[in-house]
Amino acid sequence: MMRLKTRVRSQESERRAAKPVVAVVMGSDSDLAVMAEAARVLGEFGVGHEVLIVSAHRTPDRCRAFARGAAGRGIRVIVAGAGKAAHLAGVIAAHTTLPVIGVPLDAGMNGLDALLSTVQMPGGVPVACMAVGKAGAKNAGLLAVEILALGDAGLASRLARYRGRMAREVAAKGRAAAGSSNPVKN
Ligand code: RP5
Repeated sequence: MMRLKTRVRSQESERRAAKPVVAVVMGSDSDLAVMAEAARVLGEFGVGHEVLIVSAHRTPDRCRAFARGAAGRGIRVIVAGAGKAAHLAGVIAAHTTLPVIGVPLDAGMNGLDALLSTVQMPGGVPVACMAVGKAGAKNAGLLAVEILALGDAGLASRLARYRGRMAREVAAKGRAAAGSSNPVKN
């Protein structure tokens, strides 16, 4: 029987070697600290992904080429984070029919500018807009996993276990916060 450490190591190398099926793109390297959360979630679920810096404004040709070529390279979901006048997710969505998940980032105005730029897509070209910032990046990773799990029973059961773990952790925190006087039975 494969020993635990060896098994964990081999799972890790499988993850690293996994062919990217999700692209995590962002407008600037200044977005990386927040968008790394999406990549972290994908890694946790063993989903192969790539991370790229592509700007709708500063590198428009590269942005178009990326969006047009993504499906052909095997990418199935695109996560796009940007701040300010955040057109990245929308411009990518205009060039592909892959699902595009937008993450508005706070690069000023508390991210309200990016939120409106990402969410207000005209009918016909959808972008699934997440919350502003780190929670949005985390949920973008999870939504990408959920989309892929529609055709992957193993991924679907990992998602179910994730939800169960989260509920148990929240319940444990609730018990710790309330001490023994907590009247709610979890
Ligand atoms: C956007 O402008 C980027 O997504 C970033 O959030 C914001 C600021 O970019 P930098 O000036 O920090 O490169 O395009």
